[in-house]
Amino acid sequence: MTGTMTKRKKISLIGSGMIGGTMAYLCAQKELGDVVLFDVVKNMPQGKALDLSHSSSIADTNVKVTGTNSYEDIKGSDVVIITAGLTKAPGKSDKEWSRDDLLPFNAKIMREVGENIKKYCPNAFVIVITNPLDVMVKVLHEHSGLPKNKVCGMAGVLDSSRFRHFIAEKLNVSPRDVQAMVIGAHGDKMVPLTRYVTVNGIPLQEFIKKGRITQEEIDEIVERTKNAGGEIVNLLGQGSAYFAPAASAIEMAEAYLKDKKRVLVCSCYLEGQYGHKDMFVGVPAVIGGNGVEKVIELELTPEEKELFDKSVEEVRKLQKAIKALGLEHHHHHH
Ligand code: A3D
Repeated sequence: MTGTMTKRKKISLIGSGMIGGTMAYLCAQKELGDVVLFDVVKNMPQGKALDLSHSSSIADTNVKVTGTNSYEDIKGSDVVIITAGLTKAPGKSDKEWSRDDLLPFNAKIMREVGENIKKYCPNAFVIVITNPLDVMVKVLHEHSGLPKNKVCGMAGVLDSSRFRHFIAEKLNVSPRDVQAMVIGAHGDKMVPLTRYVTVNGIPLQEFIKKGRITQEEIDEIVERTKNAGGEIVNLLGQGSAYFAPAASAIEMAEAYLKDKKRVLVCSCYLEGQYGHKDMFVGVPAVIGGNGVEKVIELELTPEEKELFDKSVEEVRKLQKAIKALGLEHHHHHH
């Protein structure tokens, strides 16, 4: 499949599970480019690809969707989106659900994926979705050898979409007109920025004044946003959220492919911004044809900064745990 000359963009999805399959469907519906579904499970990605190919006839779009178990097929990809890994640690119940338990399993997978990106598509824009998100982005980045602007993580768009939805629902307005950001690490300590919420430019404060929403209701929305991933895990009974995560990652991929210069919260490499360096964490950034083109640094209040730093502290802890696994990048001498 890879030898064919094509002017279409190529999007490779590493992991063809719930989010991978949904992203492939969105790519086909939006005619974003040819899609390669990769998975370690035999036949499954090929089956999904065949099903998706048939949907193209009805959607009246023309993209090629293929499934594979061989990394060679991701050769020359323009975009790679990674969901490979586990959603729940073996032996843990729903009540004990934590993204951090996935670390030892998923870190090894990121190393493998990173090495194959380096080998087959070193010019790709890479979006990581696998949890625990921010540390997985770092592991992937190290093993892929890609420049920092070509690797980022999807979490902020999703967490912000949840925040926006709950506010829109409360105010009975379209979520499209609610601008709101969730920054920081993707975990229980993520930071929904209430102060920056607007409804088509109108500060949320105006709605509090008019009694359309109370501070207590906003506080509840902040808490529900932070726990939304767990709320869905408990309701589903197996696996975790996938529709909104897929839509979020595709929005980022589209911003890159079409050089849209969208302002989106992504897990980006920090080099001193927000007082942190040498780590990936969720911050607003401009996503365009050069990948992560600019990290936007907000002026946080001391309270907001404290919450941000606390969430970053979680990432640092996990980075230490990664070191203990001995998975760091070694220069191979062949
Ligand atoms: P799931 O449907 O289980 O799909 C994961 C796929 O990865 C499965 O098909 C596996 O076979 C495959 N896989 C396992 N090991 C490998 C490997 N070595 N190489 C290639 N593929 C492999 O899960 P999902 O799609 O629902 O979720 C995938 C990941 O996304 C999980 O880690 C979730 O925790 C994470 N997730 C993150 C967010 C964020 O906002 C960051 C949201 C939702 C889910």
